[in-house]
Amino acid sequence: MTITEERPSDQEAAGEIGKARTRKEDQRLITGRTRWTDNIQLPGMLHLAMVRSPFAHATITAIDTQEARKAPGVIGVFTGRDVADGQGLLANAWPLNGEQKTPNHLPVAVDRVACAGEIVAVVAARSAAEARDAAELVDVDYDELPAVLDLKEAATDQVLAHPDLGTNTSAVWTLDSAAQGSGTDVEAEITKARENGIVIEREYRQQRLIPAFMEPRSTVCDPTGEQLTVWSSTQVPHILRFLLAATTGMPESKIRVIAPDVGGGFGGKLQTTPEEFATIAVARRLGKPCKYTETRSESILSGHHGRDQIQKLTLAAEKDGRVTGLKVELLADLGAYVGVVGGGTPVLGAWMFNSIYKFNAYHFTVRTLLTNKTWVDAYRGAGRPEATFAIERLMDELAVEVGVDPLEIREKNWIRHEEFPFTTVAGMTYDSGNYEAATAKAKELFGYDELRAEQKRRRESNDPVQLGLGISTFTEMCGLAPSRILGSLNYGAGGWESAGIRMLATGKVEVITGVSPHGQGHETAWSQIVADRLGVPFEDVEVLHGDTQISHRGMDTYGSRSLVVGAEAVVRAADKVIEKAKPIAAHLLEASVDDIEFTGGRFGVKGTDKGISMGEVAMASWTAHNLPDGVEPSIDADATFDPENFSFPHGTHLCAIEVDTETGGTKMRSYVCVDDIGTIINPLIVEGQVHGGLVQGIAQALWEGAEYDEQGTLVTGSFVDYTLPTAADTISFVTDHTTSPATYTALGTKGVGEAGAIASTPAVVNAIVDALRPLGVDDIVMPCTPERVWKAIQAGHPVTTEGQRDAQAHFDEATPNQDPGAGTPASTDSWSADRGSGDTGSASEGSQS
Ligand code: MCN
Repeated sequence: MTITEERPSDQEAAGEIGKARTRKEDQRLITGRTRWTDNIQLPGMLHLAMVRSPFAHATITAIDTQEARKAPGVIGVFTGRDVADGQGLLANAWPLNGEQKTPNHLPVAVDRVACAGEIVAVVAARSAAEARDAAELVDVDYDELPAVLDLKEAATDQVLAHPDLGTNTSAVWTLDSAAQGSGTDVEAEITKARENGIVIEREYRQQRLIPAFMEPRSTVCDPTGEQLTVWSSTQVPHILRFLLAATTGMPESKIRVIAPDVGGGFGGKLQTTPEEFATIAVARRLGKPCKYTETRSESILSGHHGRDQIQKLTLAAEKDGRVTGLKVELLADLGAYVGVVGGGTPVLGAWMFNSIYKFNAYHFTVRTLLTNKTWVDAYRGAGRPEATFAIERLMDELAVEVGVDPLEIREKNWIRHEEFPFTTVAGMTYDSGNYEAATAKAKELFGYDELRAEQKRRRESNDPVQLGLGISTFTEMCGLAPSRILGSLNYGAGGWESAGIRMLATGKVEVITGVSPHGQGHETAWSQIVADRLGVPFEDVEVLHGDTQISHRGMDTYGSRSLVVGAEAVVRAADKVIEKAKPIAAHLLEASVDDIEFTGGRFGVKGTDKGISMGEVAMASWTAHNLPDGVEPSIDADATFDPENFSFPHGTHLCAIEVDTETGGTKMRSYVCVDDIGTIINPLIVEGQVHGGLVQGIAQALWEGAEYDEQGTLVTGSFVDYTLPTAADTISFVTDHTTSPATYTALGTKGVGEAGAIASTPAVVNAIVDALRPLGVDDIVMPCTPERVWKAIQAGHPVTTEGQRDAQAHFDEATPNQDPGAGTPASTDSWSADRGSGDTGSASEGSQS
């Protein structure tokens, strides 16, 4: 279906779509009237505790469980060998290619551990406290092995994370515009720019982040007879069921997975986890229901982490600032194992480095590397925040080289409104967008010109508190999605979504959705959509989800896909309900089906005032007393939707930050974002999503960062050391929207769940660097803590790429030991001895300074 730009953008319309409804699910969530996984109590249920490795890399030489077995309340203690038959291997659903090296990942390690926190034994006891106490008594002997922790060191293969693999490189994956026919050769563009243009070379580090959801992960497993019921605080109940069947050999039909209300995930709960599989293995072994709920420290240590990349970037441009080519070389840390989509996560960014811009040439290579740290997988944005950061930082650097305002350089390069649909140099076709409109609105709300004037005044007066303006004109690719494309990328599953609508006799409606909300408010948004589509009251719609016995088919929630894929399936099911109801309505109204029209929840006979409601037809189909011949007594319908394209939301984010040049302290003054997410279903939910995403992205820029010591111990192992922001750390954001509806969905919506996290990180870092440019600062490694900002100021240097290297070297020297939470500064050395092209820091001949 094609929807034109004329479609009304502001839906303060008569219908439900566009209404800022408060969320119907919140009543039970915030009053504690729901059942989280940890609240589930089953008769005779046992509680589990995990014994975890304190070492990053070690051989397990002996495990003595005698004392633990004798402890009060203990029913059993299980090592990896004890559950060898039932535990299976954890799955990697996205091998990048056939050559990918994927270490075997056992839920409970048998001979060797490859990261701190890996499970080596499981204790089952009558209470959680007894299980935890007994876990302390399990005596494990380890022979420590050399551990590889640093990404660049991993690339040298001098120390191996998994010696049996013979290398730390898991996979290399490349996208090249010349090879795929979507652009010219990047090396030729870089050579041209070196001769007569601008080349900018930078290395940025995406530090390791730790997803922090409110509800720690929890699993209950009930093995009753041949049936296995698993409750899990997961984003992916359907995928968990499939992988359980695939790895344990149990028939899928005998496995029921339920994700009850889930307290957040941010990607951290799309993993099928060792803890889930270990719980299931022990429960099956004992034939008793078992529960495991992690502590917050376990969550931080052993839930998968996010980001952790080093990005080596070469941007070629003409002298006037028109970008001609971009070369991206990534090192991506997988940690000790390849998570369920861990290998593919950096690849999700491959199509986004060119962002909203028109380049001639583009080349992307990622090398995924194994290290002896917690494994890395999707975290809000997954690949796309990293790409957006890189290009938006580079555009600022280019503006400096050209000597123009950073907004002007973006405008010179972006795809113009009238050019959509537009196929990018990376080969993606963006269906719609209007970067001019979003930027104009953001500029006005921000007071861009006034703030630039204030910045000038402060610079001229040598104010110790300088002002920086940060820009991020981003787009992203979400709504994961087209199964054919996912297949071509070697992803192990489809991207469709399914839905069902049950019309109850009373006229009420049950909507069954294959997505699995964990904080996004789907029950409310789906109710609004169905209320409008079927013309029934919002209150009459009940949305059911997260139980594989109720919603048989689904691909779950991640990648901001639920609205653009899941709700589209709901719309299609609703349309089928209407079509099924029409012959019944016609029969009851004694009219021809061709004369029936459906508006506002009523089937009417054209040209008359005769009509009946959807509810009346539902009752008639239920009693089945008077149906037309051959019509089944049900107007229920199912639908599955597989979109033809991804969803491409975009927006302009502007951020003003004051930097105290004497202390390195930063203070956000204002943050304006104008997002374009097509049609908005519920502005209140969208506002919440944007706020949450913004805070997560800002936290990457300013506060968060996982740190390991030299032995591979996670030193940011609690919220004392890992700086998770609270509402008190943020300011009031100004949010607004422009509307370029998606052209391939009935509703015209685009996803929003990750947008804030994708856009905000570069806006913040750009603002800090902008404030400090006159002091010679052109980069600060994230998180930009006051200490780092202060050191960067002390290392002030001229604004050239050469200068950046000098400053970084100075910074590295000045920072011999990092504080926990302060991140590790990236070195600009070549990251791999065998890559040959280590010249990352030198200014090109064509550079202007
Ligand atoms: N929405 C809307 N109009 C739009 C776009 C979205 O009204 N044009 C609404 C939707 O109806 C939905 C919500 O916004 O209620 C988010 O929709 P969508 O963008 O489709 O994202 P998903 O529902 O698929 O959620 C996934 C996304 C991701 S990938 C992460 S990570 C994330 C996020 O959502 N994790 C979250 N938001 C989160 N919010 C909470 N509270 N907790 C998490 O763990």
